[in-house]
Amino acid sequence: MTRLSALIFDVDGTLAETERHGHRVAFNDCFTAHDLPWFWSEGLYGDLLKVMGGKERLRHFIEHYHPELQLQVELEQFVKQIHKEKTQYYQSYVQAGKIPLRPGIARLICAARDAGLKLAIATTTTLENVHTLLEHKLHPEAASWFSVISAGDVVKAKKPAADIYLHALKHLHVPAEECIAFEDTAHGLQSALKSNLTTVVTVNDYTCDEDFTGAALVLDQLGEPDHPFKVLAGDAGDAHYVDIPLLQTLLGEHGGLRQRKTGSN
Ligand code: XBP
Repeated sequence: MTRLSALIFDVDGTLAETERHGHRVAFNDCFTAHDLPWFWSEGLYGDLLKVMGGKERLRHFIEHYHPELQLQVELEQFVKQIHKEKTQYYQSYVQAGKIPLRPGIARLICAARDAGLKLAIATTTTLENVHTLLEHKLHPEAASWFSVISAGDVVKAKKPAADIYLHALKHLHVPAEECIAFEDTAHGLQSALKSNLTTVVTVNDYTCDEDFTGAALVLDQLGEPDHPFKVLAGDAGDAHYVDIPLLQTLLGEHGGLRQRKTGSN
């Protein structure tokens, strides 16, 4: 059986529910500070989430909802400046403790370290956001627990392209067959699957109706011993929360499936 060697985590929506109460609010605060009469409601933000990346999302919003602005400002520069300030707002919320980790995340990361597994991050978000979240919500030294943090603009094509996972795999020095990825969106899942990764999805309110075909397991959350997960798709056997033995089993089953599909041994 293929051995499990590393776990690769997405950030936004997977480590923590950062979108609704973090990035969205930070953008709105920034708009107010700039006297822009814009407000991203939770509903509108759900639509905007189809565009991955904060800068790309803001550019998309201006082009589709306020195209007149493109005549008044130099768009690239404007987007860059607003996004820079939004990142500061976002980090202040994380530092103020407003964005908790999702259930099971801290436990699973600590269990993986105890088991000698490698850890990595593959995310669209800005690198500083990842550091702030890990250091404030997991452990002051948590960033150093990860062999590689692949984030934001380090690759040209963002999810659903495979690039960010391929970047993480390259720097992990572990074959994809020995890794499990954790995602919360269909775009993220596609990115991981294109990189040949067995993937566990934990949905959230924004993503629960998306298509997760190809995921090894789809859950409402990773679960804790006293707070079991709900299985939405896939087979978790007798498990009630995600732990290393369950991940090893999934890797065995999915690695086998993948090999049969590709005809390799
Ligand atoms: C989610 C995203 C991110 C955040 C905002 O990516 O699309 O862009 O919404 O972060 P992932 P930035 O699920 O891969 O973490 O504003 O820093 O881009």
